[in-house]
Amino acid sequence: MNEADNVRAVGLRAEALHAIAAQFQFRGQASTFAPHGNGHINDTFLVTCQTAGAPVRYILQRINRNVFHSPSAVMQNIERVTAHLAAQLAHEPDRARRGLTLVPARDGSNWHVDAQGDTWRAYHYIENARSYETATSVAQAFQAAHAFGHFQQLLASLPAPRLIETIPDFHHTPKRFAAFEQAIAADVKGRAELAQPEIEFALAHESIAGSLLGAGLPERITHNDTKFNNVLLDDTTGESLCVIDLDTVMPGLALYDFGDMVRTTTSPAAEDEQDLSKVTMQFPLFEALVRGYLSATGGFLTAAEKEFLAFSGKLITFEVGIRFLADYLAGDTYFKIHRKGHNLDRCRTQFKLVGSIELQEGKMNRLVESIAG
Ligand code: ADP
Ligand code: GN1
Ligand code: MG
Repeated sequence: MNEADNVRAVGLRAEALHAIAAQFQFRGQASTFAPHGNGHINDTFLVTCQTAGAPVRYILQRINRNVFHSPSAVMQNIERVTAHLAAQLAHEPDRARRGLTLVPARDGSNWHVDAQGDTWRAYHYIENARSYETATSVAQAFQAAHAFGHFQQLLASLPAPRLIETIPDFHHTPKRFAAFEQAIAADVKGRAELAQPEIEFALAHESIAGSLLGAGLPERITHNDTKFNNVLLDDTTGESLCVIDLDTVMPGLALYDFGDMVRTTTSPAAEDEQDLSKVTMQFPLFEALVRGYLSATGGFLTAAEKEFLAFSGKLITFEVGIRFLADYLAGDTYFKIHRKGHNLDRCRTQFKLVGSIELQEGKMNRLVESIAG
């Protein structure tokens, strides 16, 4: 695909992107825009700017208003979070690659609202690093978990006020379950009959939905979207460099983050894999996640939090599974899809992974106990 085709693929013309780019304090002249990454929500572009010297690259993103009802709240949180992280990392080597840095708009604000009312923001592109859709080694799993744990630790000292909840009840699994039940009852696309086994699996697991909320765990500042592809690993060393995708950083439970790492890091299969025999919870990767996460958070996690580490993987995988299923039933209005039945395929991998975790849960708990005491 050439640039014009690429850009058309997300419904934006090159001229429109040039006009948006002109609103930001980029160095040089923006020359190309390429859709970037595999996110389900926002639109992300890699912008290359020509300068007198080497080209300079940026990430330009349009926030999805259907999902984030107050993009300015998202940006206010991100301003505070990136500034706090930058202050904490000020003495680290290579600090500019260890945290995201917003590029201000021409008017000095950290975001731009276009004529359609859409909110845009830009970050400096972190070179010689990348994110991966799936983990291929225990070292990568350890690195990612250490990075997300370190992120929680650094944000524990964020001064008041409390961050804004950009999506209220984002990880409130019982409310997610109620929304799923409503989607079955409405069945607006007549798809419920096509998803009977998945609906039955979900209904049979309802009892786990409230377990974390009922465990009296402390509120912390959490990332809430700790997919393996939301951490950049250094191309040369393989070391975790930077946690990205900060739209959902807000008050939450530490285990929402650990659970989403288990969901996205332990299976060798893609989230939308259609061959379910490939979906499995690989125990050595779970062990690497526990060790990596505790290497950064062991000093502040409570005994109750540690006790639920394995369970959180099952719960968050289940939660995301019912969200995909509810969206499939509702006609694919939330997550971007790229083929017919895409959300149902995604739901199936999640439920397969829940089953795989269930088979190994006793062993997973014994491992956590042996490491965390
Ligand atoms: P989405 O919400 O669409 O998932 P992300 O913020 O995660 O958007 O960005 C999409 C991809 O772009 C990431 O997976 C990562 O590979 C890349 N990316 C995002 N920000 C940067 C950055 N500042 N430097 C380098 N790569 C980045
Ligand atoms: C979405 O934007 P992305 O792809 O990182 C979603 C997460 C889900 C994830 C499932 C704001 O994340 O909650 O876990 O898809 N983000 C939002 O892959 O809903
Ligand atoms: Mg992302």
